Amino acid sequence: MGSTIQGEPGGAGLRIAIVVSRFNEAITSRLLAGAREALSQHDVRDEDVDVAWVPGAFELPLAALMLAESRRYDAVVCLGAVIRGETPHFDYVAGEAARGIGQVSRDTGVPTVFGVITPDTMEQAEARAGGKKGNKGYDAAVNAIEMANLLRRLQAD
Ligand code: INI
Repeated sequence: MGSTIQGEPGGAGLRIAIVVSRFNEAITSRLLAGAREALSQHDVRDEDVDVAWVPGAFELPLAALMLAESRRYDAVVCLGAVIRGETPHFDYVAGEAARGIGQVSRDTGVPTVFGVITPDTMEQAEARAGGKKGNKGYDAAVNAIEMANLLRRLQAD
């Protein structure tokens, strides 16, 4: 039988960058708090977590690219909130953020995760930022740890 390869959930020794969008800050600050909580619970040290703020979700990929290219981090977590009902150019902003973040990940080889919520309403956004639907910032940080550890394993083999 072949081997099963997966990233372990422990974050000890990992260096993580978080890029967070100021647009809809009431929501994104909660996503950031969730991401920090997840990193701390998984043994990533506070001093190994750097946070960069950008104006909006559209700007996440460029800042993420700079951070990933610096080679100082094992993973980059991108956090934002694009609310459909509040923007006529939802598809452009959300689409470009998603496409750009995926591109950073693949172009640099540094796991760059998509912690951008794209709900229809502010109420749905609140539910995903520490409400009934959990905290998507927390989930994104856990995913970043798993991917960082998976890549370490894949590169070691
Ligand atoms: N940016 C967001 O992060 N969320 C939004 O909901 C949003 N809306 O509604 O437009 C938004 N727009 C700003 C955009 O991300 C850029 O900052 C701006 O277009 C300048 O490039």
